[in-house]
Amino acid sequence: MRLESKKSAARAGGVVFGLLAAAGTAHADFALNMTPGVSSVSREVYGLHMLLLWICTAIGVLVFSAIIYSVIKFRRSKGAVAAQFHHNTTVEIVWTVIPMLILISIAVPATKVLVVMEDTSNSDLSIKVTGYQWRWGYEYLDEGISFISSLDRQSDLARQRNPVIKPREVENYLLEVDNPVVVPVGKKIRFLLTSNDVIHSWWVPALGWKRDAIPGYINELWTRIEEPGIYRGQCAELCGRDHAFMPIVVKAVPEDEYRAWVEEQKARMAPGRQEPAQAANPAPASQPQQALPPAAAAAQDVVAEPTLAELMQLGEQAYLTNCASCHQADGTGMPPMFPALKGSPVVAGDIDAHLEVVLRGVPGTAMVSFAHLSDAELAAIVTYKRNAWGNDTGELIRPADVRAAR
Ligand code: HEC
Ligand SMILES: [Cu+2]
Repeated sequence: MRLESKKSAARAGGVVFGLLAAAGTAHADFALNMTPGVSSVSREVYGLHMLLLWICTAIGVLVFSAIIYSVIKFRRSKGAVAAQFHHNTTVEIVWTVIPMLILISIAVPATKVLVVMEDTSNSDLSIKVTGYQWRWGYEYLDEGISFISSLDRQSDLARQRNPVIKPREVENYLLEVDNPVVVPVGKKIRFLLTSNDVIHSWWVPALGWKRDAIPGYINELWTRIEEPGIYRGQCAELCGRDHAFMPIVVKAVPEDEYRAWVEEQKARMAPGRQEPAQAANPAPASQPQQALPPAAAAAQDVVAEPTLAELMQLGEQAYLTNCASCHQADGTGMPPMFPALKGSPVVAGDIDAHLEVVLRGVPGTAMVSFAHLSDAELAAIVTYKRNAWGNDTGELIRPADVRAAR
């Protein structure tokens, strides 16, 4: 009996030390811990997390040491007899005051960090982030730039069991987008988070926070990224079928590089320009980035009368990015949820009515307005739909027509 309990105590001790040792090795490559992140706030959040971790560890060690010591030292087989007193004022004061002090020592730094996180005043730029099922929309309020950021094509094909592209072979599988959010380093960036349909949550671990994007509601937070780099995140609120396929990519660049990007985007947004939104993404080598020096930008204006072939090419890209997740790449949709566009009477019918659906959406359905796309993109998409998959109407719609219909 005595031997037994000694043995099991030794075994329990072995398990505890084994766990500690395992935690130690895991800690060495930081596989288990939170990331310190790349912003002042994320570092403060990390500091708070470490403080709490050590406070909890100290409490855990003290409490478990006391329990283990008592269990071994005062066991019945050694003749221990339990004391029978009740009520001890000293003990009661001690076990009230000590936890109080511990809680205060946690609450004070935690409140400080929370106050800093909530203070969005004096920001240098504001970006409105809108969650859609299942992509993110970004609007640079000071610059008048807006775009939609969707899962990149490679990941999208791979996740749909494409026979050629395998998930393992896609770099940053499910963590890459077509249009990343480009931001300047060292600037205070205010994010205004909202949603167009259901609750989403915008989460980039390196920034140290995540915040819900709620329809009809605006949540604010801010960041100041200190190191240039590409930071990836995901929607963190279960938001429907493709919740796992709406990643976030934040690209932090030096100020001058950011200005250049802003100019490029403004050129794309300007009426009559033919730039597809894809130009924002430097990642896929198959889509060479189109730099837009002033001369080139001027040249873009000439393409106010694009040919059917040009529109079809642009349109296919823009369609795959913006529409294929619901209506499918081959236009067959997923009836009854998402109607087929191949052979659709709307698509083959009156151009204005067709354009109306895309520009205004169908209220109360997943078919949202796509008015945030540029005139050129919309003209290309509509032209593409009217001529792809056997919808051979031969009709073409120009950016100017879209402009007029807005
Ligand atoms: C989030 C899913 C989703 C996306 C993305 C989407 N649609 Fe739709 N679309 C729908 C749904 C749902 C309907 C049916 C609306 C209804 O009930 O009338 C629809 C209907 C349509 C129709 C009318 C078709 C018909 O036969 O009634 C057209 C045209 C259309 N969409 C074009 C587009 C284009 C162009 C894009 C990309 C720019 C796009 N859609 C992106 C969900 C989507
Ligand atoms: Cu979501």
